[in-house]
Amino acid sequence: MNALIPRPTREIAPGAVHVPDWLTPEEQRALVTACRAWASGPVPIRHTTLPRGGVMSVRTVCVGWHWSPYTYTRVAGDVNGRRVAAFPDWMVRLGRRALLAAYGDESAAAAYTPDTALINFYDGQARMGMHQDKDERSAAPVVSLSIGDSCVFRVGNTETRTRPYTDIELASGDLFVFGGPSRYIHHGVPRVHEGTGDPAATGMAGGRLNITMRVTGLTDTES
Ligand SMILES: O=C(O)CCC(=O)C(=O)O
Repeated sequence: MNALIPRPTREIAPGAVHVPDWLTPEEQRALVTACRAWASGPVPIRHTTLPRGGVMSVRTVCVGWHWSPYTYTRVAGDVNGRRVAAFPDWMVRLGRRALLAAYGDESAAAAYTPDTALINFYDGQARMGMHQDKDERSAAPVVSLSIGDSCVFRVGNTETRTRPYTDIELASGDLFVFGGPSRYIHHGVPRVHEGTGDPAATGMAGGRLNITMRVTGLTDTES
């Protein structure tokens, strides 16, 4: 981003905090490398098919638990029947640091133990409609990391998919956390600003990567 224009940390709604430029370029490149590996397997990245036959424009790969509408499983029955990659400890630590950066609450951060990540890749045409993240059995916050092209991120309300909402720009390296009263806000990505990423800084030739870490609240006996 343009370093001349300061982008302060901002609470967009109670519990929904935007921390610009949180990831260093090194961290972004390391995440891109990890996501590339997960995208090739054991369960490859794919466009998710929705129950009514629609196909999501983003491509998604999961770590820890596999999300398919509207459930989490260990095995990706809708892709290739294989078990998803394990959720790495370094990502739990990253999630805790993210929570601390957003909320400044050390004990909440130390207790935060995400066990799944949905990794979405957006090319210039991809979008995500307004939705709530409500397939988890835990109300723990969602940690969202953005890398590559910037986008318009729509922060809505908990009641409806429509107004009132606030549009913010998420750029490469930005952190967005939503929990507490904002845990079930509707949110979406109406637009990606194609070509705004920095390939040298991120290692991505183009497009936008978004990683959301979540706590499923599930145990293996339920998978
Ligand atoms: O790409 C984003 O910033 C949001 C992703 C999202 O809403 C989701 O994965 O549920």
